[in-house]
Amino acid sequence: MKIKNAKFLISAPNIKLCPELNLPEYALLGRSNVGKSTFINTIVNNSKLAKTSNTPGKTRLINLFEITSDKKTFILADLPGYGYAKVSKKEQAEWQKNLEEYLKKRKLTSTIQFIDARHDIQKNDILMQEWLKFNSIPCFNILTKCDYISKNEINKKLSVIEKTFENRAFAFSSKNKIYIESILNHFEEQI
Ligand SMILES: Nc1nc2c(ncn2[C@@H]2O[C@H](COP(=O)(O)OP(=O)(O)O)[C@@H](O)[C@H]2O)c(=O)[nH]1
Ligand SMILES: [Mg+2]
Repeated sequence: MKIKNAKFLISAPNIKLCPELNLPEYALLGRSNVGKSTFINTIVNNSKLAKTSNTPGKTRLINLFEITSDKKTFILADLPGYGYAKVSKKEQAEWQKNLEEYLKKRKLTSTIQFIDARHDIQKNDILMQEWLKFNSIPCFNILTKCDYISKNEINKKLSVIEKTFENRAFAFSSKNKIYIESILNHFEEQI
């Protein structure tokens, strides 16, 4: 699969304000700063499409992007990261509710849970994964920032993720385009 075009569609605070698109849709999940927005920009080869940041964002919005490849058009939904402590309990609870509603009601092709290669799997990654399994929501994993670790460590981490979560897991680095192809192939297999 080759990406031909990518455009930003809309930012919405909850599912009620997301348009019905009738296209295959993937939701990007993971802790703040794991590299979700950078992943979108890397696969579409446009560093400005999704906002990236060194400081985790405070806006709790669902950002929808329409991606057109030579095979198919699909949607990537960039979701606010979980595990961002610097917002109030009330805001966290509100977003948690919006996120769960979105994941349950939106007919997703799959979710993609991002894990930072520099860290071990975190408690909130596990909780999210258990919640997805409980609700029968499909998921695969992407190990981001693989440029920070060796090939050997990458393979070890991937097999730990695959065993722990019983999901497919793929390596990724925004600095090295070699990883993109197998991820795009996986998209293609699903839609
Ligand atoms: N070295 C490296 N840095 C990355 C990679 N992916 C993301 N980053 C950096 O990590 C930070 C957070 O990325 P961002 O995409 O905004 O994370 P998000 O909060 O999950 O959307 C930014 O400074 C990115 O440049 C990667 O694969 N390699
Ligand atoms: Mg982001």
